[in-house]
Amino acid sequence: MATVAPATAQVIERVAQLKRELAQHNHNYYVLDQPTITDGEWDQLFHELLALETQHPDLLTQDSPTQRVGSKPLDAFDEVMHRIPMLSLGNAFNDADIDNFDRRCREGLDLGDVEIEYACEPKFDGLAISLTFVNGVFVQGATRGDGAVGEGVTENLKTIRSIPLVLPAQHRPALLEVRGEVLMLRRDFAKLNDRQAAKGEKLFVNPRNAAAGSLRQLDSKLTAARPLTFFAYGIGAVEGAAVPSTHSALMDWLESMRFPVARQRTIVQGVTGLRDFYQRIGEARTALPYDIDGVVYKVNRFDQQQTLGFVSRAPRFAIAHKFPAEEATTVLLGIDVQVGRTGAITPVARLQPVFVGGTTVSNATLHNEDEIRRKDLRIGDTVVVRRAGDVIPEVAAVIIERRLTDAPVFVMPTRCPECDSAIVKLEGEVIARCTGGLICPAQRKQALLHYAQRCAVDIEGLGDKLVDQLVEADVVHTPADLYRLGITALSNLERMAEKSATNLLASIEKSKRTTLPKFLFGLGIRHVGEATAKDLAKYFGNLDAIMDANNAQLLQVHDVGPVVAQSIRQFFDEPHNREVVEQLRACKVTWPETQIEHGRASHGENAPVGNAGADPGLFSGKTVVLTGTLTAMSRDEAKDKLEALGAKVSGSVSKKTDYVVAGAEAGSKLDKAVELRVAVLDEATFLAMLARP
Ligand code: 9MJ
Repeated sequence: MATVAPATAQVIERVAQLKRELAQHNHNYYVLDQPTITDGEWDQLFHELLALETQHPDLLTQDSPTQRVGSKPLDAFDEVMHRIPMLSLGNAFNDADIDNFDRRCREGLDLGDVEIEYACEPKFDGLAISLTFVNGVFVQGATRGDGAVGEGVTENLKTIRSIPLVLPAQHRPALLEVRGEVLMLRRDFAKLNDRQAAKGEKLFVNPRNAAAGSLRQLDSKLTAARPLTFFAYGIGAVEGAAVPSTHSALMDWLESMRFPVARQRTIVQGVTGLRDFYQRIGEARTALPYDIDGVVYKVNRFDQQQTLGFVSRAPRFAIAHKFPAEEATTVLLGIDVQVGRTGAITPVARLQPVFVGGTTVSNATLHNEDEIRRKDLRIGDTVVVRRAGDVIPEVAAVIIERRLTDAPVFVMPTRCPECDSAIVKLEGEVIARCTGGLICPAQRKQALLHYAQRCAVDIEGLGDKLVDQLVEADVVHTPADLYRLGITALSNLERMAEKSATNLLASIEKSKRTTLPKFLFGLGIRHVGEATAKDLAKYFGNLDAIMDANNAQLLQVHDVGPVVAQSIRQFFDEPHNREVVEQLRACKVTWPETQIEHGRASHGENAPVGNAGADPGLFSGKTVVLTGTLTAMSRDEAKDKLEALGAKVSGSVSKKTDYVVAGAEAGSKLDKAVELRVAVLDEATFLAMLARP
C-alpha cells in the first residue's frame, strides 16, 4: 500500500489559503459581480488545491471547492416532498394591478391610509429550488415541481459554486431550508454558447433554458461543466434558530451565511415606493448581469405577512410585477440584405410581426452571414426574437424542433440590391461588402464626402449638409456629377444663396487640378488610405498602370499586402467604378503624371513646386512624425512639404523615427520621442531645415 506523506504545516496552510481564495473569488464573481482574476487563473488555483488534496487526502474537507465536480450519474431523480409548500407568486402587469394589491394589503391589515413597508427585489428569471441544510451541512436540494413535490437534484446543486456546502460555524441550525432561484449569468451563457458553437453543438435559446437544461442532467458531471449560479430570496422550514422578524432582515441574515442575495433589494414605503422601484429596476435591467422578468414586492413584516395569509396557491402579501417580455417566438418569413453607408451588407430577418419588448417587431438584424450559419437559421423557421431595452431587435435562436423539412438555407446574394455591383467578402473578414463604392446609392453620400475632403481632391465648402441636399434632390449620383453642376441646379437647393453657389462652383472648378495620390485616395477604395495612395502613385506613376495592375504587381508596392491588393483589384474589376473614373477624366480632372525610377516614381517637372531651394538631403529617406500645432503652416502642408522632399511622414513615434517635429502643445508623441531618444525639432529648427539653401 502506498504510504501518504504527512502534510507539513506549510502544506496545511497552503490548502486552507487556496480554499479561502477560491471561495472569495467565487463570491467576487457570482455575488459581487466583480471578478478579480481570469477563468484561467481560477482553474490554476483549483488544480493546485486538487493536487495537494490528492497527495494528502486527510486534508480533504466536505466544503472544499474540489467537491463540486459532480458524482456518478443517476437513473432518475428522487421525489422530494417539500416540508412547507413552495408557492408561486401572483402577477401584476400595470399600475392598476399594483394599486389593487396595495389596497388589499392595507384592508387586510386594517391600516386605513397608513402606508405599508414593502421589501422590493428583482424577479430572477430562473428555476425555483429549495436547499436543505442539516446542522449547517447541505444535504438535499430539490426543484419546486408542483409546489408540493419536487425532484431531488442535490448532486447537481452541489456543483454550483455559489451555493455553500457548509454554513459558517456561527450559523448552523438543526434545520434550515433556503429557497431561491438557479440561473445562468449572461456572460456565462455567452461563453457557454461560444463553446457549443466551437464544438458544432446546438446553441441554447436563452440563459433560462440553458439553466433549466443544465440543472436537470442525470449526470452531475455534465452540470458541473455548466456555469450556474444561485440567488436566495426566502426560507422554508427552520429548526434551532431564531428567524428575523422582517423579510429584509432575513435577506441580511442569509447574506451573512454567504448566500448570494440580490444587491438591488430595498425597503420602500407605500405604493409610490413600489412604482419608483419598478421604474428604477426597469432602467437598470439591461445592465444587470442576469435576466430578470420583473420585480417582486413583499410586505416586509412577517407578522403582517401571517395576518394576510394565502389565497389558493399564492401569498396575499407578495406579488410579482412583470416587465414586458423581452423575448417572443415568431416565424422567419425571409432574409433580405441591407447596404450600409460604408457598403457593409447586413442580412435582415423579415418576421411575422410580433409584440416584444413593448413594441411590434417585424424586422431584426442578423449581423452577418457567419451568424446565420452559427444559429443555423432557415427560411420558415420558428425563431425566438429578443428586444432588450432600446437595443435593436435580434433573432436570439431557432427552435429546431419546429423546423419544416424543406426549410431553405439562406444564400448570400452576389450582387448589391442597390446598385448591382458585386458583393465580396475580403479574406479574413466577416462582413461582406458592396464593391459599388462611388456609384452605390446606399454609399453615395459617404463616397461624395470622401471624394471632396481636404486630403482627397479638396472641394472647399462641400460638407455634410450640402451633400445630403444634392443627393436627396437627385442631382448628384457620382463624383463626376459634381463637375456637371450649374448655377441653376445649385440655386434650386433650399437655403443656397447665389454667392454660396458661385463659391462652390469655383471650388469644384479648382479641385480639377489635383494630384494622383489625392485622386486615388478620393476614390474611396477600401484599405487604400492616404499613405497607400501615395505609395501606389510613386510605384506605378500613372492611373492606368494602377487600374490594370495584377495582384503580383500590386504586392510589389511598399506596405501593400494581399488584403489591400485584393481590394484594389476588386474595385477596378467593377465596371461601374472604371466608368466613374473615365467620367472624371472626361470632366477634366487632371494631375501631373510622375516618372518612375527603378520601380519607384519621382516627381516630374509638373510636380507641385514650393519646396524649391530646400536641401533634399536633410529629409530624404527620413521618417518624420509631426506633433503639436505649427504656427507657420498646417500639419497637412508640413506633411506635403516633407513628402516632396522624400520623407515618410508617420503617425506614431518608434525607434525607426528619425525626427519628431514638435509644435505648440505637443503631447504624448513628444514624451515618447524623449523616451526613445529620437531627435526633436522645434518649429524654428524645422523651418530652417526646410529653407536650407
Ligand atoms: C424571484 N423569482 O426572483 C420570489 N422571486 O417569493 C423572488 N420569487 C418568491 N421572490 C415567494 N425574488 C415565492 C416566490
